[in-house]
Amino acid sequence: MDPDPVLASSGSTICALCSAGGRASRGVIRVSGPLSGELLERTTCGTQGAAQEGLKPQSRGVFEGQFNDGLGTCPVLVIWMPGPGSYTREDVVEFHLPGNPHLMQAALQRLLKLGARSAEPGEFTRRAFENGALDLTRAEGVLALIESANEEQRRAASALLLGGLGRRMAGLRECLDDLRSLLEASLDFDQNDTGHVPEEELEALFQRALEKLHAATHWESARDAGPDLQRVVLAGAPNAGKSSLYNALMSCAPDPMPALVDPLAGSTRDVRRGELSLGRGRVTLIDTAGVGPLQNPGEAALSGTLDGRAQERAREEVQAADLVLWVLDGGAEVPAHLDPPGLLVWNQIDRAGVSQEPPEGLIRGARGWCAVSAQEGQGLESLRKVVSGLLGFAPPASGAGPQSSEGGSLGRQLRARHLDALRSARQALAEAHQLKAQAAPLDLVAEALRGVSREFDAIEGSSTSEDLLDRIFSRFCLGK
Ligand SMILES: Nc1nc2c(ncn2[C@@H]2O[C@H](COP(=O)(O)OP(=O)(O)O)[C@@H](O)[C@H]2O)c(=O)[nH]1
Ligand SMILES: [Mg+2]
Repeated sequence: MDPDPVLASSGSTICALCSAGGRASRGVIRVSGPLSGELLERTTCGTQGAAQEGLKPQSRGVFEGQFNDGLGTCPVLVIWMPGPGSYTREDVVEFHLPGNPHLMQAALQRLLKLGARSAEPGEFTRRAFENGALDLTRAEGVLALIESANEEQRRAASALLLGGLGRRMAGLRECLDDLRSLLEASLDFDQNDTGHVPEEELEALFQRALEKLHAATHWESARDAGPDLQRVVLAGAPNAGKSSLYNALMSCAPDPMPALVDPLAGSTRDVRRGELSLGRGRVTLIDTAGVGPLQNPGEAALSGTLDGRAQERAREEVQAADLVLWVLDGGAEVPAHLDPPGLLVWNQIDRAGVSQEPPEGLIRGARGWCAVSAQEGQGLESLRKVVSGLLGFAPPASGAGPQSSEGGSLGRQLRARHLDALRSARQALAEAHQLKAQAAPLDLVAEALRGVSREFDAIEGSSTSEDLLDRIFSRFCLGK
């Protein structure tokens, strides 16, 4: 891959909150793109004496100052990482501010006003990928790390990030390059004058490449690629009707112990999961505790309480979801936006006075919407269809026999794709080896080796379809 850093940045400067929402000791806003330096200078001033001028670092480093959001100032710690020595290879600045949600919003608004735009989920990592700072196998490692739900998964993700298949591919490339350059050099000799072709050296290189390819395939097939099925998570404010929806959707596969439903907020404390069939696919459906606005936002030490722990768990499930269904009570106050973007499920439309459609502003930030009544069953069929569509399941063929199920988790799909490419690479390499053994013209052997390179490109992402890249990077959360 030969990246073009200028092309990939497409000129825009992006910004996003990259710390968790809510109150914390610190909140972090990340900015990447050509305007980073200017935005830094225009939003800050130094702390020293009369230094009212904006921060303008001469080199990479950490700087203290004041951040001005247009209304007032607050202390800021700035990390300045000029390109190409940054994560995205563009100029990057991070603002570490006091972790107050209102303050973070004001700071973001200020940056948007000055010319930045909001980053899409995963856009920082996508830029890193497009600018050649990391290949796709490592981008997958970052994703797996963010999504890891326990220590075992975290280790597997680190292995993927710190090399994994990527490191093995680099070794393979090197071996293949040696093989090809030796072949090209040999091409210059007379074909019949075999004395000049370094037969033994070529044979040794072929053997080494085959062994390395075998080892890479073995590593990839043995690694933990995450859960078996895609995860669909029901999330939203307490009492929106998540558990009712869980029961309604699962009702085809009678659950001996349906989720508890109660008018009292906070009735779901644990995460419930069950297997749900959708068209030709199967998913794990997950019901969580409400993660809407806190009952008591002033309660600082919420994280220690039972509610706090339940919400923490719910957030983890949302982060690791393949698709989030944001369940909203159509009759209650709605949030300003949905993060991460998911399917908007407008519930309780059976109730008198409840609008049949969610507000326009919310729809814009969602991946689609459905109006339903979990209690009365309205709209559930169309909800199932929309979810199937978003997860890429084909509709069931009419009169189909036993259903073959589709749609393992993204991690598993990517592994299957890698194994496919490794298998084809092995075939192409074996073919080249055989041609060589049959004393075929060396340019035919070289051509067969190019087929091996093409498979490697597919694994590292330089020939990966936009669609798949979109799917991978949209799984990253905002700010990553
Ligand atoms: N009328 C009506 N009530 C609903 C609907 N969905 C849920 N509820 C009621 O809302 C309350 C909270 O529901 P629950 O499923 O426990 O919400 P959760 O906290 O989001 O899991 C319960 O009293 C439900 O019976 C609906 O579609 N229509
Ligand atoms: Mg519940």
